Amino acid sequence: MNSRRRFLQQGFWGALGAGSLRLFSRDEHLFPPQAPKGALPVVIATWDNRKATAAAWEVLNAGGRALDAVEAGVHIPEADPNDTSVGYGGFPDRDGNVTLDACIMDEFGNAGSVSFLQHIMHPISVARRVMERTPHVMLAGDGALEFALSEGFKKTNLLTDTARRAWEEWKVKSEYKPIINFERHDTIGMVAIDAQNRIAGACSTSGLAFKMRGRVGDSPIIGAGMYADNEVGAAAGTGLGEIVLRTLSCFLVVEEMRRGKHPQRAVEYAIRRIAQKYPKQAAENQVGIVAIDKKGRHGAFGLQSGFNYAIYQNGQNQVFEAGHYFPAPPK
Ligand code: SD4
Repeated sequence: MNSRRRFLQQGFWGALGAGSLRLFSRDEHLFPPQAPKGALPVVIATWDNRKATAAAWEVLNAGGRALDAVEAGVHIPEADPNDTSVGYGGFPDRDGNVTLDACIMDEFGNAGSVSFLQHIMHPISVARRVMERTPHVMLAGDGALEFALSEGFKKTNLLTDTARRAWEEWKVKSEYKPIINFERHDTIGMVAIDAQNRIAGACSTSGLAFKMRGRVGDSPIIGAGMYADNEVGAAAGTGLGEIVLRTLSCFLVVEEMRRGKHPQRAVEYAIRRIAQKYPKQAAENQVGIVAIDKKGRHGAFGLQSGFNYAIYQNGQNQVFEAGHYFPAPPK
């Protein structure tokens, strides 16, 4: 591609960054299709979570609150036994326990989170109760479970036969290795803006399959797996929590948008930070981040090819492949 065409595709900042900072991997970066124009309401989620964005859209389209929309959206994969990375049906830890992490933020900057929570189908709703009904931001483990039960949530066996079989197969070798784009419908990170310009975000996961017992990832950590600031925008992520945690990627994305970056540039910046700080782990793993700004513009980017995202905007529920930092492997 000649340099003029690349400049036109990437815009001024992209062309500027590409030379000195290796902002883009080869020419694979492109703005997402409808990025230049924003529109409200909008909801975006990691992976092809179109059923979740549809559930969120129902709330948004009826004039509802972004917070209710993201909670309703995240409920979909949480209750889906076929989604092996979230809630019911999630793959267990090494010892066969399904342990869940989730967090949520509202338009006032309130936040709630649960981590290492067992036996509850909808951790996102427990996180919301932590936010709304306790003086705390985060509850973990047995304390989170006790709180959930006291709030009327029911104890459920979350380990499906499929997940148990996968765990039993894994035990034969007991080899721990996160797999890039595993199943392609992974952790859900979702952010939304409603018609009244209120921003909210949510994130929910069963974490990495066959993790050590007690391991907590980025998803319940405010600023790592998700961050929302009503003045600016919001971001949510998926992928190897250990490298997201160490860079507080979603907080970084929102701060870069605060400094004036388009959401697309902001997510590229955060992914690049991971790749440059932790090159080995970044090269062997996936992280994907989605973001929206106050104008309803969005961005999405991954370390590796294969990260996609769902966006419901202008009455259309669509899924797109995100750009990526590392070149795609040869086909
Ligand atoms: C974690 N970020 O626990 C989550 C899980 C995930 O791909 O997104 N896996 O690290």
